[in-house]
Amino acid sequence: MLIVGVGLSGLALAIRLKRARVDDFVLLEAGDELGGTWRDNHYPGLVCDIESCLYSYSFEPTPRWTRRFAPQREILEYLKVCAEKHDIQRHIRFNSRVAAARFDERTSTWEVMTTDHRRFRARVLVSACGGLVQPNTPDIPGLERFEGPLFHTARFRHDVPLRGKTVAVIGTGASAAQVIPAIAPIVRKLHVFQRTPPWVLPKPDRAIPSWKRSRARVVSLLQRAERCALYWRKELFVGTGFLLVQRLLKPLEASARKHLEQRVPNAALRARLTPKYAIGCKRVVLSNDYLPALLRTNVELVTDRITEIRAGSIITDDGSERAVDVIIAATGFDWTDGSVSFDVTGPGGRNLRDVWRDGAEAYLGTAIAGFPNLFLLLGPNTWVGHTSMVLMIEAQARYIQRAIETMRARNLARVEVRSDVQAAYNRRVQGRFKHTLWATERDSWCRKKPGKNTARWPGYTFEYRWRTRRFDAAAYDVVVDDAPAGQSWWERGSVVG
Ligand code: NA7
Repeated sequence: MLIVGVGLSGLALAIRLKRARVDDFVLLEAGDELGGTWRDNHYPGLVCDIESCLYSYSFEPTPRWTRRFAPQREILEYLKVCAEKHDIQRHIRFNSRVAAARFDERTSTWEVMTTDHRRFRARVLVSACGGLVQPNTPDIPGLERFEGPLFHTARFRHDVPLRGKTVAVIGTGASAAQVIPAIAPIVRKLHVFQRTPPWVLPKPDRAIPSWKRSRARVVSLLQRAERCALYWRKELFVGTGFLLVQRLLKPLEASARKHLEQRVPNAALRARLTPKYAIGCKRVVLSNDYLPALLRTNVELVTDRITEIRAGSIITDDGSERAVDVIIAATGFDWTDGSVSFDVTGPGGRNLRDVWRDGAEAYLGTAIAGFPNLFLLLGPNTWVGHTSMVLMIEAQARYIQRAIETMRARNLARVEVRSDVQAAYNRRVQGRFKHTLWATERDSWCRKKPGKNTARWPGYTFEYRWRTRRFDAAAYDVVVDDAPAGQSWWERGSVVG
């Protein structure tokens, strides 16, 4: 079995398999370290915006968190410790970027090629590439003509000195809101280019005292209790607000407006910082220091549109030119549809890119009709904004593990979700968006596919977890292996080279 990607999702599946005593799998990782998004993103100020007790594996609470919202280096360290503890490292082939996968109908196996032309073969292939991987390069005329350092938050250049420089940050999303307060005190001048203001809520963050952290058993119990309370609060109030009763989001909007009023006394500036869309369509920013940073005398909020970038300056549509030494693009990601970042060719030469031309679609966000023995983590319609993605990841990992157990137990060489099952499932999923917040407001995760939301799960996470609690073999066309006695499909299919 091959798993592509060792970020939070690939690692969750690997650990799940280990715990189920499945040992013959290989993880192909493009980088030279595990961690995915938490490895690639390391800009100053990066902190998780979900509470650590919920943004961690349910089976692996840890006393190591120093704050309620953990900083990036603690999350990355946590993932490494989990990999170590469950003996995952030896399964990982680093520096192995997958270019393509092709299904071999003769052997019912996937042949996987890396960009440096190595080949692997496996019975089951899992894509765990993640969705927020490819930095979005802003399409601003003249960007390539800028002569100073220009980099994205997801590729932060710590070697570029910012102290005493004039810096531009483009974008005011979740990343910008963290990097701006972190660099504002050291730069000479900071121009913040905002296209759409985010809703900003106060962050209920606090340090976890060391006496609490030193009592691992107590921590574990406290974390589980806090996790449970937070889980249900987010599901019932924020989840219901997004999904069914948008009125429930009004208190959140009111709290964000109050936060803005308290932090920004200047009414004109406040007006430019007030969003004109319902809370929840874009990632809500949780921050106590973003708005105060914008009030600093060396920080300027620019709301005029950027029209051009020149060798050493940025031009806006009011005709102003601002000289800058460094540009930081905090412009988010080019969403990877379905979290599959390599070329996939199924039986009959069918290419996944063609199949998904009108938007990614899968069954339970995990299996795709026409592509046997292929599973996805963070696939289409599995993303949630009201709570931790780890909950969805764990549910998917459990489903895939159970699929593999079923394949083993029933000696199945091939499992392929039925196209009628997938179509009916997706009709239901897309139909449910009618009742959600995203039916009337534009969902920032789905800008590219008007009329179809391929990212969000339009339900509660407990519903998704319930739906994926077992592998429903009846939804699949299966082929029993005809291998000679004594030679299991697993052994024949898992030749990894
Ligand atoms: P986001 O939340 O997608 O934010 C990107 C920001 O960049 C947002 O303010 C965009 O404005 C802005 N942007 C994007 N392209 C441009 C151009 N061409 N010109 C000006 N401004 C632009 O990404 P983050 O990295 O902050 O957060 C990523 C996710 O990670 C976040 O949602 C969490 O789920 C975790 P726009 O709103 O499009 O007008």
